[in-house]
Amino acid sequence: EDAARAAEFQARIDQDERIEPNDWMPAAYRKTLTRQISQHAHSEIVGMLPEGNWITRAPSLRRKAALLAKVQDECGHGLYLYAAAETLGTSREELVDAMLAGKAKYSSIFNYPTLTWADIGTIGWLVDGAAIMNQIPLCRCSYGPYARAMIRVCKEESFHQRQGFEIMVTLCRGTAEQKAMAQNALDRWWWPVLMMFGPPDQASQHGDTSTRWKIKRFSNDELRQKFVDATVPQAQFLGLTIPDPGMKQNENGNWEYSPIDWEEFKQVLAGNGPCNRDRLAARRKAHEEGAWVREAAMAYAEKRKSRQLA
Ligand code: FAQ
Repeated sequence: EDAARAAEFQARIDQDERIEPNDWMPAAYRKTLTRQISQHAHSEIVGMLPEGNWITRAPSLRRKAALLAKVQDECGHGLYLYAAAETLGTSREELVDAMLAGKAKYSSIFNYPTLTWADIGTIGWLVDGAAIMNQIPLCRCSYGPYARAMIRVCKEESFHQRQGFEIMVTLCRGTAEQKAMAQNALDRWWWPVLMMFGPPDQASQHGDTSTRWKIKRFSNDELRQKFVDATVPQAQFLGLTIPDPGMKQNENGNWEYSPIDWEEFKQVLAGNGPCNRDRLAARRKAHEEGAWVREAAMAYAEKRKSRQLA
């Protein structure tokens, strides 16, 4: 009977129907979506930390207001995504606990430090640029709540990307020292950003099933290539050099990049990146310090419930 249901489910996917929370779905579909959406949510929340580091040191009031708004947007994205993951039957508490226990992944990119103000520009330009490349196709993902959350997230991400690129333009038109700071940030972030798209296709364990289920519309390598092709002219416009001297454009117009250091990616995923320990420690501290808010909210909900009963 399950085989018949699975075939019916696949037929719905093939016809581009949206799957909604109360619909029947294979256990593996539920599991892989819970995994991906919760990792995505954790990335948004942990992703607030590298930039949060610069809010108090933004170079002007205007820059500070924009950065504050961006970091708040990321918090909002995390919350929509936890809500989307909860529709699959796992509570937000369980999801968050798995992250705090170091059992759930979040994007590798947020384990790198933000050393200068140019890193804030580079994160917006490249990290948000990569996030958009990956998330636009997710607006057409087969699971309704995830796809709908992505529409708003992508609109906000595109503002974040422009915010970052504008910082880069300003630095690159500034003093020699500012330009050097921008180049240095690009040198440090380029390779980790390429790793954001995930392992190469032949090593992507979930790639084939997620493609069949239309969770993924493009493979990791396809999105990575689209990103590189879109970014090269932007770097040229800025007058910055991508730290890959072997890079060349082939006859199809695609920029071929040098091999990626997948050992570094493996180490970051294993918890040994430059900031993994700091990031988890910061999240655990914030969670503990927020305990009173959760308790107060629960007590208030109880009080309202008992009033309604009375
Ligand atoms: N970091 O079989 P695949 C943002 C894991 S954007 C860590 O290819 P899949 C916005 C993967 O989970 C960043 N782990 O997996 C922002 C799997 O491990 P598992 C978040 C990674 O799912 C900007 C294993 O490797 N965006 O936050 C990474 O088919 C600025 C094998 O990989 C999303 O999460 C990685 N980079 O494809 C916020 C987008 N790559 O679970 C603040 C949604 C792979 O078996 C500031 N996610 N792994 O233990 C996706 O599109 C997919 O999950 C991929 C991976 C493409 C990331």
